[in-house]
Amino acid sequence: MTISQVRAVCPHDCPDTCALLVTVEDGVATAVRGDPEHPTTAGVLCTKVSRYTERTYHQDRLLYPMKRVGKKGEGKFARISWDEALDTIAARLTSAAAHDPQSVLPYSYAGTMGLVQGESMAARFFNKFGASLLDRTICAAAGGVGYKYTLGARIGTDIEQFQNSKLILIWGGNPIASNLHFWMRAQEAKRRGATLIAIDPYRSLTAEKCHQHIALLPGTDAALALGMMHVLIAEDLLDHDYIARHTLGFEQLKQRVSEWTPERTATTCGLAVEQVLQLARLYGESAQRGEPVAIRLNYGMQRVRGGGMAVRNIACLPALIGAWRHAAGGIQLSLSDSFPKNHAALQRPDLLPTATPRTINMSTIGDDLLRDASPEFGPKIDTVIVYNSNPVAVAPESPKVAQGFAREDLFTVVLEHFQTDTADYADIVLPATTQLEHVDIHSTYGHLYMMANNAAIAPLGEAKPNTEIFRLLAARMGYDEACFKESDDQIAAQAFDRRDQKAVHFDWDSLKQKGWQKLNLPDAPFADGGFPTPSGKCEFYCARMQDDGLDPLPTYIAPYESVASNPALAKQYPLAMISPPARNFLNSSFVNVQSLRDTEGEPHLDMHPQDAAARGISAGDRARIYNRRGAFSAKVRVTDKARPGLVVGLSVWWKKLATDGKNANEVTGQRLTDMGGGPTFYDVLVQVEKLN
Ligand SMILES: Nc1nc2c(c(=O)[nH]1)N[C@H]1C(S)=C(S)[C@@H](COP(=O)(O)OP(=O)(O)OC[C@H]3O[C@@H](n4cnc5c(=O)[nH]c(N)nc54)[C@H](O)[C@@H]3O)O[C@H]1N2
Ligand SMILES: Nc1nc2c(c(=O)[nH]1)N[C@H]1C(S)=C(S)[C@@H](COP(=O)(O)OP(=O)(O)OC[C@H]3O[C@@H](n4cnc5c(=O)[nH]c(N)nc54)[C@H](O)[C@@H]3O)O[C@H]1N2
Ligand code: SF4
Ligand SMILES: [Mo]
Repeated sequence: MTISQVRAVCPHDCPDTCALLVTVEDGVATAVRGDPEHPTTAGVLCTKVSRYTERTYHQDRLLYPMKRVGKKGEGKFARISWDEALDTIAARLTSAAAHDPQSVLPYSYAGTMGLVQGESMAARFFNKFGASLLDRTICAAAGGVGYKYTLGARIGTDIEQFQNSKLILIWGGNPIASNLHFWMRAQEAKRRGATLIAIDPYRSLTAEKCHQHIALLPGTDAALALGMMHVLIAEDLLDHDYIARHTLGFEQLKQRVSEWTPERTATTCGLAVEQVLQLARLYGESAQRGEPVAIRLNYGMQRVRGGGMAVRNIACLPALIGAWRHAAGGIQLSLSDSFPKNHAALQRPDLLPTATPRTINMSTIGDDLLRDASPEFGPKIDTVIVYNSNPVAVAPESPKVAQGFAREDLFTVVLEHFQTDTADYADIVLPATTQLEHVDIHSTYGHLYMMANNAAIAPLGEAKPNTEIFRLLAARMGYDEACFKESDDQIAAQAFDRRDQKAVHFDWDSLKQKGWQKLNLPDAPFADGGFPTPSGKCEFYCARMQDDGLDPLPTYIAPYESVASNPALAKQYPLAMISPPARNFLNSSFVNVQSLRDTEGEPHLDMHPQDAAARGISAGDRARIYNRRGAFSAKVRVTDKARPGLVVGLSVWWKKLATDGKNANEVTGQRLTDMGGGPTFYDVLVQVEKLN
């Protein structure tokens, strides 16, 4: 028997991007472990990926190309050859090109975060074809834009510093579930005497284990940050030297936040005045004592109308108190701009037609699939090619998404590992390889290591990497540019711009051998200012926001749907609903892995005892959750983890594996965030009734 250890990378959309060691025995992957030497992985994987072989060798893996033989959505398919599959797709694309290539839409997100199996060959292909462009907004768009207005780029505090912080605000995130290796650092900080505070409407697994939990109303984080700034300025808990040298617009900020008294803040956020005062004082006074103070900002608060502004406001806080002076101070939302990714080489935008194709926002796929041709919209979407995503389960307002994908005149191709809710609507399903079966290179958004993924095993069945599928399609379409013949290793070798010697100091071959390599960056990114904004400063006043039609100063934008902002709607649908990630799933990935689904049980709805009693609902009852957009059902857990007026349905379930064939996205809406065109998954009012 030959046994080997292969260095790999967890490909999932998770900030931790763990270094994996895959044990291969006679060509079969038998175990996946966390690399003990990788500083952030530290030999630990989450429960999902420690069972990775269960997913890879799952009996339901798609192993052959298939064509649909039943109705759309029914899930009846018959095996076909690769030649038949590719010829059928190429014929469809050729006729679409003759009519209008923009009638073809690629739809992809972060099923794999790999730079090769994500947007490399696929992007080249669609650029050359002239397909509609896809704005990939579904996760991080609002917060990313808001953060960049204030700080210039998605750069921040290194995860490896957090154990030295004395105060950590875990703001809109549940790291025990979704950022485990950050939580390990926060635990270490706690052992060293740090205070941990969770800011979250829900008492999540993480909030439960923090010293304090501030349970504000969903979508009111921007107001809390304004109120904190008010107190910091009123009580002079400031770093005047840092403000003078490294910030822009302090006087205007001071005037603006003067309106945000602790009383107004408390009312807006549904908190006690004392909570606002105490939080701001703790934050400011720790810094005054010279202690490192850090914020782990996450995406929970940005899935609402004012999500971009919330992130923009919170990003102002560290500069006010001079927290950036310490390597263990500051803020981390995403570190992704730390990596000098070479998009031009990977994606080849130079192949685009001279008239840039229209852009479709992935968060409004429901409406857009149902739209007719018009001068404003352009051609009707006639062909969708889905890879690395499961829109029928994850996109907002699922009833419309499903209706769109059910269109008889729509031709849908899905590249997948499994027969997902989306694959059920495909005309052709193509089997894709998993991370154990292909090569890739990764940047991350939660740490600062470049990561190499070696193929551990041969592709299962007739599965092919995404890259190979687009290479074969390019050949069928007669594309003869050299970039369509590059191997995955050749693509990986171009992923980072090695002219950026400051950051990148390795080559692909050595990275593949070693598995990972830290970027060469300073420990404290903004200790001496140097923000990558136009002014070089942290912009309390941001002229770019004004240019973009936004308030140039921090402000509060209320949710579309809340009791305070929309009382008429709240009469019918009085409960706010959020649907954050379940610990044992990763978005909709892993829902079909039996052991993980068994741990989650079935779709639940957490509801406060008062709200349950008012509806005659007891623990364990099934309930119907509904609004104008749709309805789904779940088993109720009566718990004060949800604050009164809030219900929580951990997500994202495969619809077909839920009791009623539906999930939380039946009731979420397609209205977009203030910035970045992001979705508003957590900006939802519903009513709940007991099901008999
Ligand atoms: N196990 C697991 N891990 C994951 C994922 C997964 O599905 N499962 N998904 C991955 C992906 S794609 C992403 S984007 C990240 C997401 O990572 P995070 O954004 O950290 O997501 P969560 O961990 O669910 O944390 C969101 C928290 O925000 C809270 N929240 C909701 N609304 C608000 C609000 O208005 N204000 C505040 N302050 N808090 C609010 C929720 O109650 C929840 O506890 O996680 C990644 N990691
Ligand atoms: N209600 C609600 N909805 C949400 C969220 C929420 O919190 N609440 N979270 C949102 C967020 S943050 C995100 S990021 C999105 C995520 O949405 P998606 O990016 O669509 O994530 P997944 O649901 O995990 O689907 C990824 C799919 O890609 C497939 N895949 C993985 N690797 C490969 C590969 O190499 N090749 C191919 N062809 N396929 C592959 C997987 O099998 C999986 O089915 O969902 C969003 N939807
Ligand atoms: S999902 Fe996240 S925590 Fe789990 S192995 Fe992957 S990167 Fe690590
Ligand atoms: Mo996400």
